Amino acid sequence: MKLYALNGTCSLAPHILLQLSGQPFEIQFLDRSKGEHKAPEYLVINPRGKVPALQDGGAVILENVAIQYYLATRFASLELAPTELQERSRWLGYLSWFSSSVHPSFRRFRRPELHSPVESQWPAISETGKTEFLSALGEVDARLSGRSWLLGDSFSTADAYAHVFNLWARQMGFAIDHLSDLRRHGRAMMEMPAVQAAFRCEDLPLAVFD
Ligand SMILES: N[C@@H](CCC(=O)N[C@@H](CS)C(=O)NCC(=O)O)C(=O)O
Repeated sequence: MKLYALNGTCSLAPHILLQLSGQPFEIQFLDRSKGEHKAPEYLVINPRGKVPALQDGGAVILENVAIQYYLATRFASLELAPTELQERSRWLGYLSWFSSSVHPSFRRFRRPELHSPVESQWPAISETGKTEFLSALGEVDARLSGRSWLLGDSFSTADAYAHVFNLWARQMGFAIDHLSDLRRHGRAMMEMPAVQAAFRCEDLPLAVFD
């Protein structure tokens, strides 16, 4: 299996899952500064010029949600996702919310210029994105209240996905110290050797959740 990734981006979520699998895998980090994710060789893999992309034999799986679904199913014995219908639907609900709302809000914050050609609008777009992103983190914190993981007692791929947003918020220096359940969740994630391995491999700060 081969994962295409950009350091410290949303491809960290499937990277954590591959580390957790204990199975051999390859990871190719694309160099954003050289535009490798938009180069013709990569556009053959993902014509959208985005990461993550997962190659398994002849198959290429695109989109974080689909890749997490694939890995959870491929490594079913690791129980990275619930199998009971209602719990499985709740799990998919988290992935779908993260992918369709939470991630795009952070993108608006970071890249407002992609959302309007009118430069004077960029600060407002960025601010709105940040507000929505922080509101989502507040909801994650509230849903974690009294629980180890997003779905309760069992870890799922949704926790790896949430950890990426938690990391981004901390790297941006957002004021989220009051979100104590999110902090606890971040620390629990960092105690997992697979998460530490992924952070080391991507040269990410391990102490950011201390
Ligand atoms: N909907 C896609 C979004 C992927 C995405 O936006 N990836 C970012 C990294 S977090 C990326 O590849 N950015 C490079 C670019 O847009 O130029 C998914 O969930 O997989």
